[in-house]
Amino acid sequence: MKVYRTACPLNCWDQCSFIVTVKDNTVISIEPDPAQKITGRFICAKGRKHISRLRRPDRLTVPLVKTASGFQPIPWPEALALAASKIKEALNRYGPLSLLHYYDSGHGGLLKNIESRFFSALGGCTVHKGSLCWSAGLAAQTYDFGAALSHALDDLYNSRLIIIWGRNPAATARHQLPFILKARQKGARLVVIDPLHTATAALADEHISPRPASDGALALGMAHLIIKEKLLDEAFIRERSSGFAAYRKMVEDYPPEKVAAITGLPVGQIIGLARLYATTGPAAILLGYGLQRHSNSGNTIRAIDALAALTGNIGVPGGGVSYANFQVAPYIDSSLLEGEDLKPQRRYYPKPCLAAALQHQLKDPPVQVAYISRANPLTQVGDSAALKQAFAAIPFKIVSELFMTDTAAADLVLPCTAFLEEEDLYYNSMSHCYLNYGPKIIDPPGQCRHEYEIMQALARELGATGFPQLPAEELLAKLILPLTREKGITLQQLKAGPLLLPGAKAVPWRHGPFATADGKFNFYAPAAENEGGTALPHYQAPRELSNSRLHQQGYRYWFVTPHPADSIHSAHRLPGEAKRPRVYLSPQLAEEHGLAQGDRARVSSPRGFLEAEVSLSPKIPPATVMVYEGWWEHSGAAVNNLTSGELTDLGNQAALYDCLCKIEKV
Ligand SMILES: Nc1nc2c(c(=O)[nH]1)N[C@H]1C(S)=C(S)[C@@H](COP(=O)(O)OP(=O)(O)OC[C@H]3O[C@@H](n4cnc5c(=O)[nH]c(N)nc54)[C@H](O)[C@@H]3O)O[C@H]1N2
Ligand SMILES: Nc1nc2c(c(=O)[nH]1)N[C@H]1C(S)=C(S)[C@@H](COP(=O)(O)OP(=O)(O)OC[C@H]3O[C@@H](n4cnc5c(=O)[nH]c(N)nc54)[C@H](O)[C@@H]3O)O[C@H]1N2
Ligand code: SF4
Ligand SMILES: [Mo]
Repeated sequence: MKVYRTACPLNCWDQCSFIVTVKDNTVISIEPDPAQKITGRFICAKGRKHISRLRRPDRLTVPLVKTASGFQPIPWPEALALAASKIKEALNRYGPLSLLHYYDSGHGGLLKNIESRFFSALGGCTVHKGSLCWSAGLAAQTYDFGAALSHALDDLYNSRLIIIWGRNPAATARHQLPFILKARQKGARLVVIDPLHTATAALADEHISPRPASDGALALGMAHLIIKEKLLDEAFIRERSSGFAAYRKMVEDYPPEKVAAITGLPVGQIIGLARLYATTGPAAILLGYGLQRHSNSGNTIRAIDALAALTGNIGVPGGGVSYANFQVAPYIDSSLLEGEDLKPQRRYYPKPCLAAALQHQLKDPPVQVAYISRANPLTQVGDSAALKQAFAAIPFKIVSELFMTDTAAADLVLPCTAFLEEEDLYYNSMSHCYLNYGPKIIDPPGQCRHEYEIMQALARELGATGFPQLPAEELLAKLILPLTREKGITLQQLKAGPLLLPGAKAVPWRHGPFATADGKFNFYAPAAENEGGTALPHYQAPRELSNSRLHQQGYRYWFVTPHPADSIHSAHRLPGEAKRPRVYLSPQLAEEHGLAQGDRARVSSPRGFLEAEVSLSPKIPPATVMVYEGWWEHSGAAVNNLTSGELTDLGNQAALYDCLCKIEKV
């Protein structure tokens, strides 16, 4: 038996540290690593499931090429030669911008990102900006604070009030819950703001359920009251913020009655929440990513940030607006990783609009070869039908994967190694600042190869000299040189176990200037205006949810597709593995459509439909249909058949939750 330390590579808030026990190249157990203070006591079922998941008989273990008679195994040398010849052809005929590199966060290892440098070494590529995930909020916090930084989870013990706003940690961030619940035991009041009565809302002292995408108006209305009742922190505003006068003038327009009409909340609840927040300091706001998947949500996040500034809940223990935590990233050599030093050509498109971009924008040159890795876009990007069509028109698609996903069914499939089968470094938590080294623990099945090795081989075939041919360990050491130089942390030290970034701030923005141009918190952000937005946060009705033409056509219900507790996106929806998909709706809405528990329903939007079994839940608001995201096409419930490829107001973020639907019995 041998025991190793590593970390969970899944796209999850928590990035648990693991103790892995192995015998004869077989993993016996995966347990939490007590040396990690946040995740040390337990891990979730998905964490334990790595053992069986990586040994599934349908794991991709040999390269496959698509032929007229289906997928055929192909030896690695031939697979690489085929990929290289297609890339070379595209480069010669159209140049590097005819190569599309699509990736997401399907594996949190640092080294997996070296694929980006490969394309830079070829001269560049077409690549996305923005995200399906969190970029509206990131843009918003960057305008307001200059960066997105979070309070340490145990700083919640200093809070007297905790507002969880559009986040569902009971499903998506299990290791945050003990901190939240202990803070509550210590006397903090817990308020959850979410249109859905989630498992997190069930733990709260108060659940506030505004209409979807109305939170911006709620925040501006709270500010209106806080200013009117002089409950603000004048010293913070005077000394650490800019643009307050213009902001104060703007929120005059949001009296509680108007906000009640927009949010559907009683006037008394809005007034109560504003007073509670302004008088129960220190108060922490934990923002979620679900909240910012609406067309208006960048400004929603900005309006919420402003509440914290107004009440001086920034830079104080127990306060803050915690959203993401970019504390480790500055200590990684991103130029080495992405190849900025090679001065690559780049053509950008907004990630959520991949279908529209392929059909309209990316024409000169046209995309000839796509390389997709750590992602399942045909399931996870909005407006799947359009994307499938646009994908079909790309002459050659290469996918690196563990399993034959909807996306992997491409022209060339390259089987990659998984986290236990390769060396890497993990620092991908969205909330904490731990780093984990993960060694190679077991041999991969069949002929799986690490993407770094695949890229090295391709670089050699293509004569791309800017791509490193070093052993993985040496490259990792180089990638963390800033960490070594500035914090004295070496790869050798990281090998000893999980390590909290030395000097990680438990309370961001406590001292010194903000990272904005004027060093202040920006109520009024000139940067937002320069980039085509408005300098002040504002509320705008959501584009699709308020579209009266669609309402007239019968698309009257909010189609919401949040993250499931039992799968990371599509990753745990492998054939045969999953429970069946369900359409959740209120008994009231079901009755209106003659639907009963267990009936089969068709949910459709102007873009497409899905079908699944009905599950009645009094926790779902009346005009709402909820299906968890992640279902593959074969399940019949691929949610992004219905969603759009539209963007939010800031950050090129996918407005996946700004979606209307109708429902009928099948
Ligand atoms: N088990 C599991 N864990 C995960 C993931 C997973 O797929 N499965 N995914 C990971 C990833 S990539 C991410 S981005 C995070 C996401 O983590 P979270 O942000 O916690 O989860 P979401 O499901 O995106 O959305 C959270 C909540 O936002 C609410 N919401 C939607 N619209 C609105 C609105 O207009 N106003 C308000 N106030 N609330 C709204 C939804 O009802 C939902 O309950 O989770 C990570 N963790
Ligand atoms: N309707 C709707 N759609 C959504 C969301 C939503 O809330 N609603 N959420 C959005 C969000 S927040 C996100 S982050 C995206 C996620 O979008 P994706 O990242 O595209 O989705 P995943 O299903 O996590 O796909 C990751 C894939 O990476 C593969 N993989 C795992 N390890 C490796 C590896 O080491 N190498 C390679 N090459 N592949 C590997 C997995 O097998 C899996 O198929 O989805 C978005 N889509
Ligand atoms: S999925 Fe999240 S909670 Fe579960 S083991 Fe991995 S990091 Fe931990
Ligand atoms: Mo995400």
